[in-house]
Amino acid sequence: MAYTRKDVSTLTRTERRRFVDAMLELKRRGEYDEFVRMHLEYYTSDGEDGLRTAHMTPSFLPWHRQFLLDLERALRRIDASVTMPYWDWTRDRSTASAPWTDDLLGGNGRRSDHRVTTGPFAYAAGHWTIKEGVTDGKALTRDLGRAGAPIALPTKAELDRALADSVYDVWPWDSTVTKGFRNKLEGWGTGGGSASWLNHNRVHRWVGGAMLGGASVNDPVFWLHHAFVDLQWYRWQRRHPGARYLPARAPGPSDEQHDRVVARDQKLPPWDVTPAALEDVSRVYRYA
Ligand SMILES: [Cu+2]
Repeated sequence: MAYTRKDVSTLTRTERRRFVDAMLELKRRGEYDEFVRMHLEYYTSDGEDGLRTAHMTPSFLPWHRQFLLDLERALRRIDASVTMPYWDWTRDRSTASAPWTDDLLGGNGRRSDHRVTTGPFAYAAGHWTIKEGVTDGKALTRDLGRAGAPIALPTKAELDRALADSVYDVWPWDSTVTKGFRNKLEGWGTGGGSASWLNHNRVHRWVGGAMLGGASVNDPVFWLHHAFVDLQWYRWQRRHPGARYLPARAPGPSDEQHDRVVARDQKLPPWDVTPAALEDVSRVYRYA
């Protein structure tokens, strides 16, 4: 039976507590930090050589889908009632709304050093010491809305512009493409300043602190954000029946993207799974 991922703002008190407790238990066991390490390891940009699987690449969506499934499976081993909630940032746009409440992820960082001081993931609560990709120390940090240089969350209209594109991705399959659903959602824009961060990327910037860069998994909101991004892939498929993951075939030896992107039926490292196999996961979970 497929389980259901819910909008975080609709979770009951008990569902909130069980989700938070399972996350803290995963962290206590040391398993959570393995996810942080893995995301850091696969944080390859298109300015570097080699295969890109997780970012600036068509497999951005299937890679993070499988990554979410792995974490969710680990959580459900701890508590079988838990599923990954999603944060709809087109609707819950305030720093006081879900998921920033004391019974979920806690609130904004303090002004002086952006350290999160409220909720279960606050450093002083003692259960969430950052160990991987440490730049600002051991405490979780956030700068919601970026007080020093304010930035806005993407709007529903901005998200709709990505969903309206009927082509999954286009050559050269990287951060420079201006067409295709994948990068319009992943959000590598053109031009300077904050306007160049779209949709998925812009949300990382809006949260700030730990959510910037390869160690962004250190903030549990990473998963709620990526669950909502994952939901957009499903919505895009529903809006464009028959549209598939691209590229369908691996770029040839003369193509500058040869061996640098994952085609539909190729394996998606580090897993033994293809993007094609991840296009339909309706037997595993669905979204409410
Ligand atoms: Cu990522």
